Amino acid sequence: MTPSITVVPTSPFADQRPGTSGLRKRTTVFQQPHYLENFVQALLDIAAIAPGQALVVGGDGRFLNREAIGTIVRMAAGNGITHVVVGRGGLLSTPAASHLIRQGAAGGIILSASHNPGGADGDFGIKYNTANGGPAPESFTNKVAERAAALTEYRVAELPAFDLDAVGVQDFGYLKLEVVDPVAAYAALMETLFDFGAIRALIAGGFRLRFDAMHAITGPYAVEILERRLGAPVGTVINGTPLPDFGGGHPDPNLTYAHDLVEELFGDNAPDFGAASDGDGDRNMILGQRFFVTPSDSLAVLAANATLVPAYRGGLAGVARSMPTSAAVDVVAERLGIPCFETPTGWKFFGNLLDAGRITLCGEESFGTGSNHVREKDGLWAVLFWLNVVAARGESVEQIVRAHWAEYGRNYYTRYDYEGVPTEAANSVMAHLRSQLASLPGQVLGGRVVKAADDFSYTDPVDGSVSAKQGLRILFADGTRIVFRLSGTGTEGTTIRAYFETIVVDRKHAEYPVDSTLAEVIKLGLELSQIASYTLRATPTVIV
Ligand code: G16
Repeated sequence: MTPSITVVPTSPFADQRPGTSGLRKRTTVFQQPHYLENFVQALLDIAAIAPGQALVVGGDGRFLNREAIGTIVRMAAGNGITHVVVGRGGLLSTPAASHLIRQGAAGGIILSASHNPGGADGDFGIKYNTANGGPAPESFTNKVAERAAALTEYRVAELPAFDLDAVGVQDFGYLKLEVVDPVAAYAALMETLFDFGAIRALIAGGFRLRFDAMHAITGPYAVEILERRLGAPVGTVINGTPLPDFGGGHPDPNLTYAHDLVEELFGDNAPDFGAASDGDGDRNMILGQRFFVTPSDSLAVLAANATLVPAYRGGLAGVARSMPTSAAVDVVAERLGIPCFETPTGWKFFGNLLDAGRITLCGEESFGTGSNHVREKDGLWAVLFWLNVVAARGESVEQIVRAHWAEYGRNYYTRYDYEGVPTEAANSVMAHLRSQLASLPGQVLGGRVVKAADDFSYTDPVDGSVSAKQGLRILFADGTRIVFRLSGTGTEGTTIRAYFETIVVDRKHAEYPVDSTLAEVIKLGLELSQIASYTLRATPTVIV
């Protein structure tokens, strides 16, 4: 049996080049006739999924999710794919999708613009993950961009009506459409990694937690795992119903946007533990009572305490962090005698290291942490890891982090984001900085000696592929770092990110205020870049 296929003539769009994490654009851009179809056709052409192999499809439930999934299912059939696995209602968190792909699929299409707001006025996105469950590498996304730029037609099959809400198999002969519970396999995986008994006992003993799903994808996952399986009281998960516009919010788990959670954790009668995740469930923010854990510190603390968790009891093969992430985890790796890799920003760069067994944990300053259990960062996994560590150590989040600083020293760290900068102005900032790099080494700036200054280039230690121009770095002899790079996930103008870091190894002094400790370094970075005069912005849009 073959479906009736329509070959639709089209012409290429000029802007279908995937960024840090797939193609992210305003929703209205994706609503243009043929826009989504063109990109999906380019993905399917490059993925070249053979008959009999499965394609996983799911998204974070944002506006356009369901319609886009309908289109993708019809296009999959139109391109000879015979088995499509979809999360019920078209929903799958990014880490759950990664896990499903790893169960034997050829790859997956994930619909999400992550932490960017959703809705008709918000953002939409689409990306492809390969058979290892991870974001497609640059070698793949470059080919997709080339293909999209030359596309003249796409193929859609006419299918009978299908039901994305009915778990089970709908068999059309030429296509098996399998709708799965989006939570079940993921929740089962978490039970294999963590000591659910210890976490259950912690909660039963009165430990109070709050999880803010920000009206995004993790609500059903968190209710199942935290409330049903771990016995947290009903209501522990707030904003738990995924909504197409995330309730009008900005589903980014940080101190600015997770305001319901932050108010509670920093207020009177605060719970012991708070956490939030983002639009598609891969980011996390961890809070203790009136205490914020920076993502860079979180990675370091998890690495240092990994053997308290059943899945990592045997120790870590190695760790990795993205280049702009603070070097807190490097200190832990050195102490443990394991390798620490520095990759460009983008989860896809961890894939080869994880596949080759060279690392077990990895993370980024952008609120992402993960391990070899899937090939994406994983918000709820990080929450469970922290709960497992708290249960095993019998200490509060704050006690654990302060003990960590006392033991390893503290990496003071902040990020300035200048959002929606005209692209020309953003390029001028980078060009100005780049022009100075060669002359900086050896100079003493603000009392610190510049050890090196470069445009970060990464050679993948597994396949030897080179990714150049990944951010401008000024590295000082005392470990201080200033980094400038352009974001690859924005949808309006260009976002400049400036990262500042300095290390205080004197254990008695690991408790300075972050602002004043970094003030000199920030001043220096802003002066060197001349960012205020090029962008006409006196202050950043967001300070993370
Ligand atoms: C994506 C990537 C991350 C990256 C983040 C920010 O995360 O997967 O690796 O750190 O974007 O990237 P940029 O600094 O280029 O904006 P997410 O959660 O948005 O998918």
